[in-house]
Amino acid sequence: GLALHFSSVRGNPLTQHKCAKWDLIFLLSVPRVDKDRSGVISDSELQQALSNGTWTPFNPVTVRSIISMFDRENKGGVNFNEFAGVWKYITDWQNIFRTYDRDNSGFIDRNELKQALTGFGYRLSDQFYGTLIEKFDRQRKSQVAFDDFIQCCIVLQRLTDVFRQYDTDQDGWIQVSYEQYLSMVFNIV
Ligand SMILES: [Ca+2]
Ligand SMILES: [Ca+2]
Repeated sequence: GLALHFSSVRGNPLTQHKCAKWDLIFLLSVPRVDKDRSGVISDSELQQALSNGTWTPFNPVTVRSIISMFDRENKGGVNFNEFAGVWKYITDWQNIFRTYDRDNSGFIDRNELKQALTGFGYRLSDQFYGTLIEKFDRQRKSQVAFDDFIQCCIVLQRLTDVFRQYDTDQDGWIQVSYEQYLSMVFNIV
């Protein structure tokens, strides 16, 4: 599977009922993801639970981005309540990825990326889609896997949010001083 794999859960007859199937799989999966039973799911525990559809490990930068989104107390991981949010977030991305991976290749190519980001409301040039693929294609296939697709969207969203704070008249242009520029970058890095 693309995102979370729970092979030992799959054979359980309870999970074959349609209602609340995902909720049940979620509850059953928590102890399996929290390998050291600390009550907190760490970056490496989440990374091991995730698959990008290839044999390479899930992008650790994407894992960190996702954990930090839901880790309220800055404890370097998520508790079980927060993990419910992580779970839904990843499942939503999985559905988006499958929707835009039109040829079912398990990768988002340049054209599919354009369709996806245009669907999200971005207006970018063809040339820039080339730049995006080049930046986020960790596997050097001229297309992006599931983890890198999420990462691409997260980064683009962050950069766009910061830009918009300065682009008060929303004309797509900003004029910033050196220190404003540094502040912008500090918001992201
Ligand atoms: Ca743990
Ligand atoms: Ca594809």
